[in-house]
Amino acid sequence: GEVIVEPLIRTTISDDRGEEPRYAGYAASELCAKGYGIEDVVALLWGKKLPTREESEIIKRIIMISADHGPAVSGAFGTIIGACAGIDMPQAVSAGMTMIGPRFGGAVTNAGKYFKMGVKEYPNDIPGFLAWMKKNVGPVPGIGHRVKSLRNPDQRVKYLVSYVKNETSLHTPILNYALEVEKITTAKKDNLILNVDGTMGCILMDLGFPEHSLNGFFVLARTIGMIGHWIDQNNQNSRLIRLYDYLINYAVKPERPV
Ligand code: Q5B
Repeated sequence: GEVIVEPLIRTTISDDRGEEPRYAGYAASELCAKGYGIEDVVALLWGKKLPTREESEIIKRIIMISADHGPAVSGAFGTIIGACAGIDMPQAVSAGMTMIGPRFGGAVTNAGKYFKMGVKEYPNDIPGFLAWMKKNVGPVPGIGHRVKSLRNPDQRVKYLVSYVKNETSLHTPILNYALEVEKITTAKKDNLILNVDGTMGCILMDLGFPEHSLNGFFVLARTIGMIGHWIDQNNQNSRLIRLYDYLINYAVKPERPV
């Protein structure tokens, strides 16, 4: 007799059963032929919407500007240690990827989420928003940087904010709110700036991306950089890294007999 099988999974983003893959209904080759770019594919697969030209240009810049931030940051450093230990690319890159979290690179989603909440719940009360965050969340995601500050501004942030505000017609209530928050936090301490995660999170939220997709933009962009660091170390035949003693504070008890 006829066997009825329940589908095991449900998908809503892509279909490869025709002659070629379709992303949210659009044929990949047609997107290429019509001049769309990787940023449009990202928007289709993550948000199921074909962005306008203006929106695509913003997404492209977000990816470009966050692709790498040198060897010193947690993600690149993790990848470099892996590369120097002779680990293959996927594993070394995932070592770096593992670093993406609430302090480094993984604050994009929560920045978008909480600044959006601020716009809704504390529209004219930023001190109230900050008090709520301190009580319920901790450090405000998207605020603060280890080396960037008012005296050493993050040009990536300056560029993105200026581009979106001056060269596009995007309505930016969430970014505007975060910039008001920054005025208060930097008055306390000058490194409590709106950082690159926060800026990305606000703009992507203003663009209408699903909240839980936002960290994906840092993951995607920084994968480009991490792969670069792995290739670079391999090109140089870099040696195994072992920290010198002077880089470690051995705060252990002195030798003692058992
Ligand atoms: N305080 C980023 O902290 C960092 C505060 C705050 C209120 C805050 C910190 C933080 C939120 C998470 C976030 C993304 C850990 C950063 C990125 C990509 C990157 C990286 C790169 C790239 C830095 C000292 C004092 C304490 C804290 C207070 C700090 N942050 N208060 N809201 N958000 N931010 N992460 O300097 O009174 O002394 O106890 O967690 O958005 O990852 O380039 O490096 O492209 O690769 O280590 O840009 O801001 O300072 O944590 O010792 O705090 O400031 O409460 O106050 P620091 P901490 P107190 S972008």
